Formats: sequence, C-alpha cells, structure tokens
Amino acid sequence: MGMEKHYRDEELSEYLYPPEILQKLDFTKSPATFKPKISAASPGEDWMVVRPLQRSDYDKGFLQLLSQLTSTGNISKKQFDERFTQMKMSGGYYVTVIEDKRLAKIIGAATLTVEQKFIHNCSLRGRLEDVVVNDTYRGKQLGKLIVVTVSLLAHELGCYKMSLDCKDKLIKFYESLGYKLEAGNSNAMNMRFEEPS
Ligand code: 16G
Repeated sequence: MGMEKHYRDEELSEYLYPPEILQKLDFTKSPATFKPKISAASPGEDWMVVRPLQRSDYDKGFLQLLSQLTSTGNISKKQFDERFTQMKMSGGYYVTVIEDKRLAKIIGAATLTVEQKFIHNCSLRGRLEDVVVNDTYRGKQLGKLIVVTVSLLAHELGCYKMSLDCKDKLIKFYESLGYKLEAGNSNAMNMRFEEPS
C-alpha cells in the first residue's frame, strides 16, 4: 500500500458546513435584481447547484477556478484535505461553490469568513473573500448569485456587517448588490509579506 489516503464516499461528499442553511435564504431581502429570478435553492438550470465546499471538490477543478483570481501555488490533495479539516474544525469558514453537475466542475465560488468581535455587543463581522466565476458561463448571473448567497448567509448568521475589498472596476458590480463605499471610510490597505507572483 502507498502512503496516500484512501477515501470513503462519505468522506468525499463531506460538506464544509451544513448545506440546509443555503436552501432557506430569502433572495427577496437582497437589493440585487435577478432577471430571470434565481436563488441559491433554484439557480436557474437543473444542472447547476449552489452548495458548501466538499472534500471532493479538489477533483472538480475548485483550485483551478481559484487560480483565475490569484496565485494558488501547487496544492496537493493532502494539503487541501488538511486545510478543509482545519477550516471545518475552527468554524467561521463558509466556502461556497456553484457546480456544473453535467461536467462535475466547480464554476463559481465565494467565501464568507465570520470574525468574532467584542465590539457591537460581542457581534460578528462577515468578510466576503475569493469571489470567482468561470467566465465561459457569462450571462447566467453567477457572480451575482454566489455573492448574494454568501451575503444573505452573513445576515442569517447574525453578522452586523459584511465587508470586501476589490479592484476599482468591480465597485459598480458590488454597489448593485448592496455594498457601499462609506464616505471617509473606504480604504483597503495591505502589508505584503510575500512577493506577488
Ligand atoms: C480580491 C478578493 C480577495 C482575495 C484577493 C486576492 C473579493 C471580494 N476580493 O481582493 O478575497 O483574497 O483579491 O488577491 O473576492 P491577492 O492575491 O493579491 O491577495
């Protein structure tokens, strides 16, 4: 026997967080307009599903999709698996994906991370991270769908606000989904510890 881990089906289909919570999100609460109307529960095509990340998504092109956003490095299955387990045990990581079930391919993703706070009466702050959609699926409102899904999820989980940083050219898109540049309070600053590759 080799050193590699052998997976049971239950492990592969394991979700990062309970999928039921996505089904009950109320899309009428979002300021976004969908034409035609779609939601996480009914994404518009019967071959499409919006769901939490699964362990098996390593083999469904999840990392290849992420690499359209930024550098991912060369992540082994073992590394992916360990990170999945750590995120699940720590809680607060809501990596959410859209799958094309015909191809068993991940075609969209966004992450909500939930930060615990003392301020605002021990409140929670949501952060929208790592939004990426496969651009060959343009016109299916997938960007909107995945962002509104995790934004409604943040509200549902009790976050007092949800924040993001993005390229200037995406400001209009996020504004259409309810995000605002707050006057005097809209600067994202970074200290990089790694050379961008
Ligand atoms: C964007 C992303 C952020 C991601 C970063 C990666 C959204 C809303 N923002 O700011 O989540 O982590 O790009 O860029 O998706 P970097 O590799 O330069 O840090």
